[in-house]
Amino acid sequence: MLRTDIAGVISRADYTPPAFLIETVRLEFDLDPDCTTVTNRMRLVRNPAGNGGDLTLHGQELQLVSLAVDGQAWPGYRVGDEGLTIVAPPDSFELTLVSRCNPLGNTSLMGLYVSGGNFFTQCEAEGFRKITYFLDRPDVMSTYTVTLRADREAYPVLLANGNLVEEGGLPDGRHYAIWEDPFKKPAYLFALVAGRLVCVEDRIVAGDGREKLLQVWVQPQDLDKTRHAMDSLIHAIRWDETRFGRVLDLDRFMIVAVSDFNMGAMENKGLNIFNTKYVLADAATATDDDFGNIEAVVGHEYFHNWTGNRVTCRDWFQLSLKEGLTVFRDQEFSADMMGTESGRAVKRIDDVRVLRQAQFPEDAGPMAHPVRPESYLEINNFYTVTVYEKGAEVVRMYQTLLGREGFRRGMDLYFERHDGQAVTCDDFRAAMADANGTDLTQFGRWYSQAGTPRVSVSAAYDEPSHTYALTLTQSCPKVGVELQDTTLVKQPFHIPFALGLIDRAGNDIPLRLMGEPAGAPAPTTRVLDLTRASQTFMFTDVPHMPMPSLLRGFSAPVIVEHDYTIDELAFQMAHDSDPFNRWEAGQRLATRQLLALVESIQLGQLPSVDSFVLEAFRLVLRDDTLDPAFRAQALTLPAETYLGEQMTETDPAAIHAARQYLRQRLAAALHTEWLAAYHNHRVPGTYQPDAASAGQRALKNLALSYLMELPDATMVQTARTQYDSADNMTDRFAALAALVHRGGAAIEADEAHGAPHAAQALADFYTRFEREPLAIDKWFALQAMQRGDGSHCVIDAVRALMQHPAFTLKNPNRARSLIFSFCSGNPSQFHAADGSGYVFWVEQVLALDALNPQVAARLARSLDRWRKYTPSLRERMRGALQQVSAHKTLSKDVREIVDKALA
Ligand code: B3K
Ligand code: ZN
Repeated sequence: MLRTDIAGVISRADYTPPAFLIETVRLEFDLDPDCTTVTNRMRLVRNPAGNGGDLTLHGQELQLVSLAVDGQAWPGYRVGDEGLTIVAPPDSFELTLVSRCNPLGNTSLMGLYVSGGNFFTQCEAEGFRKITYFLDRPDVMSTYTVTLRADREAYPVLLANGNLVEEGGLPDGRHYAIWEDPFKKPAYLFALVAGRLVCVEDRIVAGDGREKLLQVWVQPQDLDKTRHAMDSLIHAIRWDETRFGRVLDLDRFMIVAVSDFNMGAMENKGLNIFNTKYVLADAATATDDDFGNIEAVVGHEYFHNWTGNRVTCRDWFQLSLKEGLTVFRDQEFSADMMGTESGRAVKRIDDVRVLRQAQFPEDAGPMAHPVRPESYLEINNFYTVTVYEKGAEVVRMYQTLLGREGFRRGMDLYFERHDGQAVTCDDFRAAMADANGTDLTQFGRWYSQAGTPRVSVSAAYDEPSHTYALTLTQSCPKVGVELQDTTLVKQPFHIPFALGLIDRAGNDIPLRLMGEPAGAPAPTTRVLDLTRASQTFMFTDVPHMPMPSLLRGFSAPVIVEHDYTIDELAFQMAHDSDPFNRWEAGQRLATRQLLALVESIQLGQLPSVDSFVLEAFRLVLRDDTLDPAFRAQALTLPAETYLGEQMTETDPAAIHAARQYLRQRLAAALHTEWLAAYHNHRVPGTYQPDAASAGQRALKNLALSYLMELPDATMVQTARTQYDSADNMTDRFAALAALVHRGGAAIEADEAHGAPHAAQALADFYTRFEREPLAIDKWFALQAMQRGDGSHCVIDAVRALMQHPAFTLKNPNRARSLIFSFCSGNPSQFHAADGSGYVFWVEQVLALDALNPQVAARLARSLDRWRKYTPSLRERMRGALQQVSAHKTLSKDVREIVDKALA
């Protein structure tokens, strides 16, 4: 069994229903930055499903002013650091609590805080307890009425969840607003905003025939950057109506942007609060990626209205119930918005890149946990790529297994059964199974077992009988917390394995399994149900030895092991009808080449590049029938962190050198083609962020980045001209990045040209965008991720930038742009042999922890994979982790991360 007795550890197995339910809440806020008073009147009833006992409410950093039960003083209570216990309360009563908190002093950005002089809240997961005493758990759902009172001049706008029912003036220049949310909700969905804000408005008639008011609230100077967010919201509303039959249930839906925010955005009922990064966009300050991310995040938060808010989680172990499902929904939304099949594939490739670069390492490291974790010390540490992105893959597998219509039937049943409830991942799986009359018991292991399964594939062709036998064997050793569980024996997963067979001419072969009648339709892609440890599938009528196209569309979050030859991969890259696998073949080819280069570099040998690889890439670059966005994906080499994961011992310096070497070789060998791509993919007319134009820019700017690898100094001028003349941030920033990366690189030939250009352009960029914090974040991030060489250490640049007047640790976006970009986005510099990166990491984790534990804990994770590195780096990393762990006053957040890493 797992140890659940460690101090402070919360275990899934220990769930008990709450002793009381809170039916209604009336909150009154007297907003004041240093001392806000909250009056909370709650109707409580004993929970028939509870186990009796006293009433213990959560509460943190609160000052209790008064307490009354049914309007009378109640002497039987205790207040502690974590909450308030009412001893022997009645079975049904009204509790009135008055308490105070300090929003201005709140640097954790959880609960009620001040940003840019305005008030904001963040309650998920457990921030409401910093606002008032409450049963701050998702299975307690209540109806809220909220009164806000504040100075009218300083806080002209007063917003909360639901509908505005009353507003008016008060003596002493104050005013008030009363908001009612008609839907029951858990406390984590509560929100208020107060301050000097303006909004763009739209009205739409929703699928229920009612008019809805939509608003995007921002600071006055940002009003002209809200159109894209509003359009994205309207698209999201329409998409959820069409694809899932889900209609916006409120008369009013608001999005508010705030620049101090711990994460991307938050789905508070009817009052979504967003990091400015995922709201504000115009051609001058946002890139194509920013526009895409805004659409995705606006969609994601909106989709939570049904998957998360109407149906919520019983406890935080079920987080993926809402997050995995909602990420899946936003991925599908973005894919549909791409408008073409090829666009969908590009989106899928992007999503899989993230999964492999971030989730696979998590699933192999000390924080590895199942999609539904078994225990945690701090729940904020479990908003992970496993819960989100792997969770989305798990939901996608239901759709792959049940088909789009079957999946929709399952979703409909899920809402029919559970609307207004707080439920579990098992309830979701049961709805999927019951709506389709199928058994998904084994599928449940995706929720309980951690780790990335490996599927090894072997094949045999029998010429006389024209049969092809494909054997799939799965394995998934214990990882992370599973290693401590001596009784655990891992069981095979239910893996939907999509595949095709390609003939010599590059065409798909119709797929017929042994025993199937000859007349039955034979599709060219089939999803095999791999449920046992090893299974053989026999295909008949296969005219000759085919080339297998495995795991088409990445139908399951697994690692496929198969001995492809180099020419097989080149063939697949040129011919596979599945665009995902065409891309995948190129990535495999590049990975194999890069790992060979790493080995040569480590052995001090002369590196050499296989001409096959160069020719395969040339074919893709020249193929004008392929979508430019797809070509850009296919010609982007695997990331350094991904390559590190493919090695027994990660050697960041050698990986960086190998990747750079291959980039230079590709640049030189395909020089003519890159130049043509650069010149032929300029987009005429005014900037539009649509998928087709963005794809052209992606290919053009990729070409620029390759061309800048060559010692041809004229390219420096080309980049500088693009930087100066660009009418949009995508092109301007790509040119700046090309200059900066060249400036930092050891290209002797034009050191004299590249470096000054980079410095001038960086200075120009700063002055141009001084008043645009999101652009300045890009400026910091680019410098943190610049290349280094022997004489040029990026850590020095980063330390210098920390002294820049525009730098502050208190703003999470700014901290991420400089510190995280360096520690996670510049592996070869962060892992410098002298350990200077780790010294910096220790300092920053500790400094951040004193301000904002959630952000600090994220940074702490950049040493997760320490055991995988070369021995000297490994020892230095262990030392750094021990140094942090030795601090007595660490937050639970950071404590959990470093102690798990060292365990
Ligand atoms: N549900 C929020 C995440 C809250 C994170 C708290 N540490 C945003 C989202 O996933 O939509
Ligand atoms: Zn979410």
